[in-house]
Amino acid sequence: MNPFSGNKNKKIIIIVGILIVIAIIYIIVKSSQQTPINVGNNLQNQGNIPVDNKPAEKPAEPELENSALGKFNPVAPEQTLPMDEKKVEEVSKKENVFNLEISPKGISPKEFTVSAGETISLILTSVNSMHTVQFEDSSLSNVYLGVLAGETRGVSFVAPAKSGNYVFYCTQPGHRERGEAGAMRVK
Ligand SMILES: [Cu+2]
Repeated sequence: MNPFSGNKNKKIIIIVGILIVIAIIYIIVKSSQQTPINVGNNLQNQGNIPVDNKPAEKPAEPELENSALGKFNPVAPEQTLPMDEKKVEEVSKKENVFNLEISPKGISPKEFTVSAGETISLILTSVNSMHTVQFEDSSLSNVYLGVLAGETRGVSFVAPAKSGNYVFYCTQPGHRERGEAGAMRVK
């Protein structure tokens, strides 16, 4: 066998191989360029294809109600930012506002009375350190007040429709046990 003819065959095979690779690359590049156009045509021609990037539905705006502390969302009440003395004095004059003071001695006043279904505002002032007040009843689980030392904050919410005593207390460890609890009477 002539070694030169063997080399020649090898060369031909290599050249053909290179041409095939170039052809494959050309086909791949060509088809990838056409892909966006094809997708566009598909979307136009077949309206029933689900499109992922349609604008998300806007969540419904919460229905806000008025209170002594301003507008609030009855479904998800939020406590106010810390209030200064002037603001506290101003809102305290309004109806259905209840001022509570909290200290290691307890919550003062221990009881207050509200009308069923009425919008009320609680204002909580911490005398000493951090306190977090919540109601025991699950119907008021979204009502929360958290105050740091010397801070005053308020929260507005709709009083339960069912009459009874609604216990509230400080959720900080050991605070309820030392007397930081009270009751909201709903009439
Ligand atoms: Cu406390």
